Amino acid sequence: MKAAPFAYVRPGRLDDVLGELAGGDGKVLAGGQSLVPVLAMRLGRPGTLVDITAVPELTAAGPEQDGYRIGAAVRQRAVEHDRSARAVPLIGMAMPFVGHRELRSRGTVCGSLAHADPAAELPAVACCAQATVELAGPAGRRRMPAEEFVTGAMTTAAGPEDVVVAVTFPHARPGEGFGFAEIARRHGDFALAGVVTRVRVGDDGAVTEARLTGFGISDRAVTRDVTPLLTEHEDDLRPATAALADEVVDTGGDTHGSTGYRRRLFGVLAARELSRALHRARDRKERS
Ligand SMILES: Cc1cc2nc3c(=O)[nH]c(=O)nc-3n(C[C@@H](O)[C@H](O)[C@H](O)COP(=O)(O)OP(=O)(O)OC[C@H]3O[C@@H](n4cnc5c(N)ncnc54)[C@H](O)[C@@H]3O)c2cc1C
Repeated sequence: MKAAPFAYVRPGRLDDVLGELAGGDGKVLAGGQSLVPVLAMRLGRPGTLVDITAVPELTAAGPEQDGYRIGAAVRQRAVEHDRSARAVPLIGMAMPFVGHRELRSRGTVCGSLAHADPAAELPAVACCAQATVELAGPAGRRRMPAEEFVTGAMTTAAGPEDVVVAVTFPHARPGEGFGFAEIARRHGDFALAGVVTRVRVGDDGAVTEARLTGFGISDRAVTRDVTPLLTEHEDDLRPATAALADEVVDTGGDTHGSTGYRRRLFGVLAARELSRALHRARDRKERS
C-alpha cells in the first residue's frame, strides 16, 4: 500500500520541532524503520512528519557525568561503533540482535524506545540498566526512568506533542556483570522471548543486587529485582526461574509460539543469563 498524503518538515532547532508538533497532528520521524511501514500500511495518518535528524542537539552521543547519553537522532549503528559505548556492556551485547545492520544504519536508539515494541531489545536493555529518558514538550523538559516511560505495547508516557530528546544509560560499576540472550526464528527477527540481566557483587563475591528484564513475553519489557532469587538458588536457578516465568510471561500465545513455549524459553534463558552475569561480576571484581 501507499501512505496517505502528509507534509514533511525538517527543522533545525528543537523549539521548531515542538512548534510543528503543537496541535497533535504531527509525528516525529527519526530513522523511519518502524514509522514508514506503519504509514505504508495506513495504520497511522499523521498530517505532518517532523524529521528530527537536523537538530544538532539531538545528534550527539557520548559519556557524561550520569552515564552514556544518546541523542534522539543518533543511529543505532553509530552507537554500535562508538568505543565510549563500551562503558555500557549491555548495549554492545544487545545491538547485534536489533534487526539487521541495514536497519540499524537508519534506526535510532530513542526511536526504538519511543516505538515501544514489546519484543524489542533496546527498551528491555534500558529498563534493566535503569536508563533515564529525557523528554521535551509543551510543559517543558522532564526526565523519567525507562521503566516508567514504556507503559504498554507501542505506548509510552510521551504525549503527541512530546519529543524524546535523549536516553542515558548508567556506566557499568565495579563488581557488575551482565547477560543478554534471545531466541528468534531467524537472526534479526524480533525475539520470541529474551532476557537481560545485571548482577552486582560485593568485595566478598556475595550478590548485592540482581535485576532481570524479560522481553517478547508480555505487553512490554518486564523487570524484576531477583536479588533474593539469585542469592538463595545460585546452585540451581532453573526451578526458581521456571516459577518466575509462570508469573511474568503473559503473551496469550500467537502463531509463533504458545504461552507455555515462551515460559519454557524464558525460564531457561533467565537461569543461564543470571548465572553468566554472576560469573562475569565475580571475574570483574577479582580483576579490579
Ligand atoms: C524488517 C524489520 C525488522 C526489525 N527488527 C527489529 C528487531 O529485531 N528488534 C528491534 O528492536 N527493532 C526491530 N525493528 C524496528 C527497528 O528497526 C527500529 O529500531 C525502531 O523501532 C525504530 O527506530 P527509528 O529511529 O527508525 O524510529 P521511527 O521509525 O522513525 O519511529 C518509530 C516511532 O517512534 C516515534 N519516535 C521516534 N523517535 C522519536 C522521538 N525522538 N520522540 C518521540 N517519538 C519518536 C515515531 O513517531 C514513531 O511512532 C525492525 C524493523 C523492520 C522494518
